[in-house]
Amino acid sequence: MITVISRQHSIHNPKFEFYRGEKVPCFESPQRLEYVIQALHDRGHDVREAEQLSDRVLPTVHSQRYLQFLASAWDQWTALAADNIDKQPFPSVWPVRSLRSDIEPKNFIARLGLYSMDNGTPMAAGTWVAAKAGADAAVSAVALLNAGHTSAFCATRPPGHHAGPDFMGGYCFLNNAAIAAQSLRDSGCQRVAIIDVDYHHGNGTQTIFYDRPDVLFVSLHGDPRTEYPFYLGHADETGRGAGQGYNLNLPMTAGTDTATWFAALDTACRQIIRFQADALVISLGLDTFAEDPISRFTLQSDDFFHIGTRLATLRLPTVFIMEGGYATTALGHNTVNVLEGFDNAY
Ligand code: OKP
Ligand code: ZN
Repeated sequence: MITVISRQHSIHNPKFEFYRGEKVPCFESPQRLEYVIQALHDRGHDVREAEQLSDRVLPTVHSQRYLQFLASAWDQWTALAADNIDKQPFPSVWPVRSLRSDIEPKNFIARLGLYSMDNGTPMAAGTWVAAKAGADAAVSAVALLNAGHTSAFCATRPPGHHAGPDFMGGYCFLNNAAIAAQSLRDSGCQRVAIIDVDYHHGNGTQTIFYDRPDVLFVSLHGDPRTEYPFYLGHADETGRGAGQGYNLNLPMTAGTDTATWFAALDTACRQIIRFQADALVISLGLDTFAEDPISRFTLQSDDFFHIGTRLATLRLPTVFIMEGGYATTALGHNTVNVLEGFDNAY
């Protein structure tokens, strides 16, 4: 399968995030994608550059005022003080229950809080350009399917599945998987299924499609009672209104063994078959790996082949979208294992 990359990913390069009361180097680093691209080249894959194709679909997934904020956030931050160019903006106040989110405050940090779910999503000078290039890569992968390819891989960062209609969070700014799914709908697919195999629940993707019966969202993830994003991803979230029955969460206890994880993958695949999807988007997080530094499942490198093999049995036009995975040196091999497992079985 062909890979689409956004070369501009590397200009999203914040220096630090907060972790257990300390400033630490960002887990979500440019190095991650360099390892993925290296493994793709080493193993003979066709890697192409994204085209600028996301302008039309972006405002149908994210709110206009969120997009405007994101596109100008760094300029607003650096306009506040001359030395802000060497600093990172973080929110310090949020419109939680009883507070209003309909009026944009004039204060920049207050607006940053309005458009954020956490303080764990650092920004840098290139964040908007990199995130936009990632969305372009997602739509470019869909364009490959429209041109007759059965599958495509969007190798991108920052990731996207925590980003909601009007908020960033969990290292995510634009929801690339949702953008791909909407783009598939706009290309004529009547029913699109999204399966999210990242360790963390894809709260943003779930929220974007929660009221809709045309996009099924299925997720395997660490139980939000103990794992990020904490406030969404429980088994009783099944969709709302017309979307009732089109959301399936399969949370698993931290430390869950690989056999249990693959049984959940079977459950997810059966739901996708029942839905009669005509295209599939895979939010491909590789942080289910046993050695991931911020996650607690136990998959080994060979297991990633089997993920690809199992997903290929659905026999659907498929777009893979890169999400998390922080065991950086193993990330390239684990990622390409999924793609080759899929290619060999399709
Ligand atoms: C993004 B993705 C706290 C560090 C934890 C949340 C994890 C985001 C994971 N500062 N941050 O789903 O892989
Ligand atoms: Zn994750």
